[in-house]
Amino acid sequence: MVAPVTPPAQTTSQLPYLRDLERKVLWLSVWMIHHANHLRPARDGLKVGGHQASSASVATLMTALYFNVLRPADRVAVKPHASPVFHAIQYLLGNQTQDQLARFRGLGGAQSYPSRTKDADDVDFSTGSVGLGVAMTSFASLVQDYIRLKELGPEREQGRMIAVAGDAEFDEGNVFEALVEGWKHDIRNVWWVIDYNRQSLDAVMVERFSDRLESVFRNLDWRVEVLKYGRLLTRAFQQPGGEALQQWIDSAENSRYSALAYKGGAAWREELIRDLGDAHGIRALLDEHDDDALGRLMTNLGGHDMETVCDAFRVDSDDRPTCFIAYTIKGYGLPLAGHKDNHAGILTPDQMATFKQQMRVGDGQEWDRYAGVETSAEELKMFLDAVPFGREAERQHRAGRISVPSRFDPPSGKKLSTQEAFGRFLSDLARRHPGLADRVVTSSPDVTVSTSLGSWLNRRGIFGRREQGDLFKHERILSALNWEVSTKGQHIELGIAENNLFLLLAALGLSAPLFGERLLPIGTIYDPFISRGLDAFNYACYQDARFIVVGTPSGLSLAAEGGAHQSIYEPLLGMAQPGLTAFEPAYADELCEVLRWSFEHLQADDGGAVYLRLSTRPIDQPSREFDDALAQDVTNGGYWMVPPGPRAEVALVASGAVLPEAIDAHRRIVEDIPDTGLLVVTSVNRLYRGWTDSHHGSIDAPPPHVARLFGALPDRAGLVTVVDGHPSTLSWLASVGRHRVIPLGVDRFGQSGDIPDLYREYGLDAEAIVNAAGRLLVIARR
Ligand SMILES: Cc1ncc(C[n+]2csc(CCOP(=O)(O)OP(=O)(O)O)c2C)c(N)n1
Ligand SMILES: [Mg+2]
Repeated sequence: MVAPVTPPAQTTSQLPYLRDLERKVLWLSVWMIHHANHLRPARDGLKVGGHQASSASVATLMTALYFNVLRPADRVAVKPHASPVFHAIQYLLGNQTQDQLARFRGLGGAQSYPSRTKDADDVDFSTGSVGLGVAMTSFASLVQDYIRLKELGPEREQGRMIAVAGDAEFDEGNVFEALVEGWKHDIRNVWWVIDYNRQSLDAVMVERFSDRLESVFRNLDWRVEVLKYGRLLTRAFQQPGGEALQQWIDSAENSRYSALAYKGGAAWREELIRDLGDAHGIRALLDEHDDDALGRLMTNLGGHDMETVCDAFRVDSDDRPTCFIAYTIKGYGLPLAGHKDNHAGILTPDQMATFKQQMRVGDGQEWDRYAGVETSAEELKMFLDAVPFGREAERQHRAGRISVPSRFDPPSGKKLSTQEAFGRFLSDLARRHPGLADRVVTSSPDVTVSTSLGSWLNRRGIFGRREQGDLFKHERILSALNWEVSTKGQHIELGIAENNLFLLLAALGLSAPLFGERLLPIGTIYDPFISRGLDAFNYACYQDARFIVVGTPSGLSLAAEGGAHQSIYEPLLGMAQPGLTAFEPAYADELCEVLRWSFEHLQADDGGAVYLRLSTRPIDQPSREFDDALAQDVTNGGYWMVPPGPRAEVALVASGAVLPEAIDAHRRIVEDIPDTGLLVVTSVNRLYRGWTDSHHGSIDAPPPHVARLFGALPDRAGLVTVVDGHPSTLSWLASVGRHRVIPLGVDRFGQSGDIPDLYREYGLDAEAIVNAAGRLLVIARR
């Protein structure tokens, strides 16, 4: 049994320090933004952008988390605009430099939005695109459990996966998709702390959203803790007139409450006298408070009250997913508080001077960790040194390498599709390379069977926290699939939501740095539905997660499925997405080599994620020796199947499932035009990267692979490129050696049909290729 999470220490004696730290966190966050906007030499593009109001909203919540509640094993996704709060906290803990803070939002400085890859202060999950960081925590908890239940490594303390979320993040559908999926998988150790400030970017929110949220969470078996009022208000409610006051607050419109928070004490008084002046006890309650005190009382919401927050976080130390809805005011403690336009608001220099006085920070002490504290610098330092989260502990793990064989035997068969070859590859892997296969984990959003994972699944089983037999098998009903679920399983079956696939791949793909154990994740998805999860895909790559995603079937070649299932621009995505290498192999032997390369690439320090675009179209397999030179060409992006000769006037360039048409066309062309070449492109993305990288290196460096390939082609020759995807994917190749080009491909929606009909209709058949070559000749000879 793994050690349970230790409950946080008693907070009462810590309160003075936590209050000091809350002020320091607020001060430093606001100061670093002010510094970026007003004090660094004015530079194009550095100004604008708020962060101040969003940061102030969570200063208390995050202070309580980091200085009281968190343990090193815990992981946090911080809402994008609380980046300054995160950096300030790390600065106070000694994990961030003044120089980085002073260069907040500048090149090389602390990032606008917390970034795993670019920030130097130990960001757990990048955020920026709202909603994704929140959902990421659910999948990270699933991965933590996956590793623990399989006992993949030494016993480790289980961390809580925590999101500090903005309330507007719950307008993003992906959050709810993750909630439902999380419920299905019975996730544990997840906390979502919602900064319920009832403001988004543009405006104040609809009324009573928190009630809706609460019922959603409760329905999905989460524990919900609502932090509505702070201690001051709770005490006031117990006094004469308190009940009326509470009713008034509960029924106040969000925008009215926000406007009053902005206007301050006198405005609260006027409004309360007007609405409640006759209620017993109200006058006395108001008389007890001067304007400042009344302002403090009325904005003493749960999320700004350190005691309330710490008490709430001290929930039962079980592992049930828990949501905290913390009422807050956006811009709390700043002159921006509550104003509906405050998202991009920034304190003016005058306001800053007043704020600085309030924080008791003297000139020149702006970056001082202890200036203005109410305890003493020595005591606070001692407190900081003892903060559990700051304890010496490895937080960014380095996992060992999983060894990969130097070559895989391709599956046999004269006619195979890349999708079928992929399924058989995995099945062989499970049988012949158990050590490597043990670290592979597959996942698919309800297209496991139709993307050929069935045979792998039969060998390796489905993962789930709770054992579940296959009733069909038990009842002896014939089925090709064994649907048994256990902690031993290595396939994580997801519902259809494609966002979830990419977020799960992101979490699995970070298992090494996050949880110390390397996994080799493979996700399968219908190629066109990559678009559905595209932002999450980008997010996964942005965090440098290491995974393989297989898009299949793809293009027009899925034929009868028609235009609604046809992918067009995905090869361009593969080419343009940073952090990703894309391949579109045509043959089984190429695919096996690409997968071998991918397993290495996933583990390399300078590696990344991999996207394979595969097809369901069975094509004749070449009978050839797959030697080292060919292997290298395949992973470098392409090879001449038929090298061009010195008399070549044309070369065909083809990628993926359309190879048979290119071969057929080549056979016909070469009868009239001798020396015509046929180039197979396995990765346009690798060719492109090699080419663009070569523009930055030494001019005498060896030419990139693509230049070597086209070096074999006479200058006057033209290219016909062909791909079952957007024609611009390959057309740029003509610029490498300044050749004329006619690019064939698909740039219209497809329709149902068989492959010969569709290829003819969309100009991908041998006829179209021959015609294009003929046209090039006419143009060249003119
Ligand atoms: C996917 C996405 N859409 C739009 C934005 C632009 N944006 C940044 S913050 C924000 C509103 C955030 O409101 P909330 O989450 O409540 O945080 P708060 O600022 O109130 O703390 C928006 C729309 C974004 N970052 N990501
Ligand atoms: Mg908000």
